[in-house]
Formats: sequence, structure tokens, C-alpha cells
Amino acid sequence: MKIIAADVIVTSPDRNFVTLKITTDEGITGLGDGTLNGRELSVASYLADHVVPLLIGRDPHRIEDTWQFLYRSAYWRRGPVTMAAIAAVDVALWDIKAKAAGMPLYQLLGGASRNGIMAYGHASGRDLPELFDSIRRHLEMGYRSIRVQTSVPGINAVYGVAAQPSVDGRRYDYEPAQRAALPAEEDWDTRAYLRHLPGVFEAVRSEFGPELPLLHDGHHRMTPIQAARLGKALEPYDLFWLEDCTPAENQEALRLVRRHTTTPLAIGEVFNTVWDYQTLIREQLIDYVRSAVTHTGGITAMRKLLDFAAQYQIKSGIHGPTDISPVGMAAALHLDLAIHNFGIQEYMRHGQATNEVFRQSFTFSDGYLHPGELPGIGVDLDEEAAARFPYQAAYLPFNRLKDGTVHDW
Ligand code: CS2
Ligand code: MG
Repeated sequence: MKIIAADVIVTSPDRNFVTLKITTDEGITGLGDGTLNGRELSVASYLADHVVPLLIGRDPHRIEDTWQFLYRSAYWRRGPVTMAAIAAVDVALWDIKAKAAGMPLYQLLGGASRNGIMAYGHASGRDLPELFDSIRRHLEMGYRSIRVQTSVPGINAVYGVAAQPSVDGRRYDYEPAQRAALPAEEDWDTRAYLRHLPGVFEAVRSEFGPELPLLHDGHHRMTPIQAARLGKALEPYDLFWLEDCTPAENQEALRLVRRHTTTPLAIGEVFNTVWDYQTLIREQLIDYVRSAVTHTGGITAMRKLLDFAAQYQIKSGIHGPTDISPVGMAAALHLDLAIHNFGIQEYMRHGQATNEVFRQSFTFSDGYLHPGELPGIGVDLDEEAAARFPYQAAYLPFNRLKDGTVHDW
């Protein structure tokens, strides 16, 4: 079998997506997600201008060799753009191999290790009544694990709170990247947040009881000692995890957090390779790996990362917001079903227009996702529909502190 074509498809149904479609001389096609929120065109160009010419004529079955070729022959390694481009190729090749084998990808990855994939959804509110309503709505939608994000008195706009107005009029929780010529500036005050949050979880526990798995995303905004303080203050509320409590480029920073709290820690959605995790995993400084298949070099690299984490009883918590396309989500679900050290899967639902462009076979019921039984990853892309939604510039917001200092968003 030979690769005869590779097309980079950029579409913007409810938000921008970059998809690679590889076609073989036997008529089998494979899809891969290369969406990098707010920087989509950089991956599209990396693929179209630099990678596609290298794929034509190759044997699509040589996945590991192609991965190593793309990673090493580029000379310039790692980073979000490179690893998203490699991920798009890798997942498309796994899609082709599984279709050629006539089986769903998870079977090729060793078969199912569980019956379903526990998913968590995003509840949020500007105040407690709105938050409680959002949690109830997610329970009615079938979620059995809930991420809780709230507004903070004294701060105008906080990550992840749905009802906040956005500059382009769309619901905030659905898509943080706003269609605009420039990124929106938001404000932040960590001390106000640290004063407010424990009370929110106290109220949620007294309203919904001790069993409901609750998650929270600190979204990279605290210093290590602030993260330690929050982790400790949240211990009575038994969180499933506290995510991205502090920027982790300096992996050792988590030693300080770990020293002070037993609240489980999840990190990694902005990481791109196993090397970003070496100290975190070897020193048991985290409990969940948050990388996305789309941003970490695909199935080939993610499986190696999760195998490494498994040696340290660290589990998966794959990133699954709306800026991971249905192709990237499907790839993650096949991995989730096959690996042993599965923890939980993030699941933000895509919009109607996106579901028109990407026909998916994965299912969600009673709290559990399943990738389906179709050969390959189980997602098709309707190119005519995709062409109806041209790319639109969009940026994630950024933060400034009261004194004007730029801060992590
Ligand atoms: C968030 C993401 O889902 C999450 O855990 O951290 O929504 C993140 O803000 C976006 O993926 C950024 O593009
Ligand atoms: Mg996050």
C-alpha cells in the first residue's frame, strides 16, 4: 500500500479545526487532528508546506518509522506546532491500519480493558444557584463526574464560567477562543480566588453529597506556594483532581505543592512530549497525565507516555475540550479503552455545525463514553460541509493583574 495523497482541511463550523486526510492507492483514507487553539494556521502550514511532500509514496503501515522520520528528520524537535503536526499524521495512519485490518482501533491497541470510559463534564456558574443548576443539568445529561468552575467576586472574567458574555457573543464555556482580530484582555487576582474557592466546594459538597467526583481547573494561575495552600484548603472536599495548579515548565515546582497537600494533581494539557513529564512522573509529583493525543505526537507517542506513567501508578486524564476535534477525541477514546492505567476522560460536547462536518460513531451514555465498533477511529469528515465554514481568526484571552502585569490565563 502507498500513500497517494494527503490533504490539509481547515474548517470553522463552531470553531476552527485543522484535519489531515491521508489517502492510499487502495482507496483507504485516514483522518488526523492537528488543531492548536488560536494558532491553527501554523500547524496547517507545517503540514501542507513541509510534511505532506514527505508522505507521498510512503507505506502507510510503517507508523513507528514515519513517526521517527518526522520527529528526527525535522532536526528542530518538540513544541506544540511540530507535535500537533506529527499527531495528525500518526492518527491518520492508525486510522488506515485499523481500517485495513477491519477492526476498531482499540482492538489493534490490545483490545478493551473496560466496558466504558468515565467522562467528566464542565459545570460552572457566576454564583452558587447558577452553579448548582449547571451541575444538575450535567447530571441530567448523563455525566457522573463534574468539573466545577465559578466566577470570583472582584474579578470580571474568569476561565471556564459559561454565562460570562464574550466579545463575539458566543457562550463562553463553549469556546474560550473568541473570533476577533486581537485577543481579549481579562483580569485576575489570585488572592481573591484563594479566599473564594474553598467556600464554593464546601457548598457543592453539602448540596450534592460526598460521592460525586468533583474536579477543578486552576488553569496555571497560582505560584507553587499558592497552589499548595489551595490544595490543602480543598482537602476536606475530596476532589478527584486539582488541575494545572501552577505553570509546570519548572517541573520541580510541584515538589513544594506535593509537600503540603494530598489533593490529587493533574497536569499536562500544554505539554507536548514525554520529556515535559520526566521529573513529574519519576518523583510521583502528579497523579494524572493531562496530555491530548492531538498535542503530544499522536497515539504512538501518547501510548509510550502513558506506559511510562503506569510504572508509577499515574493514570490518564486526557484533555478533551472543544478545541480537540471529534477526530482527536475519537483517537483518545480508543486509547482510553485499551490502556490499563485509565483515570478519566474530559468530554466537552461539540456544536451542531461541527457534528455536521464530522460524523462520529462514539457514544455517551450514563456517564460513560465508548469509541464504537466501526473499523478505524470511527469518524468521517464531510468535505462539502467543511467547505461551507471557512477559517475565521480567533484568539484565546490573556490576563493582566491589577498593576497591569501580564499573567497566565
Ligand atoms: C481547559 C481547556 O479543558 C480544559 O481543561 O484547560 O479548555 C483550555 O482552556 C483550552 O483547551 C485552551 O485552548
Ligand atoms: Mg485545563
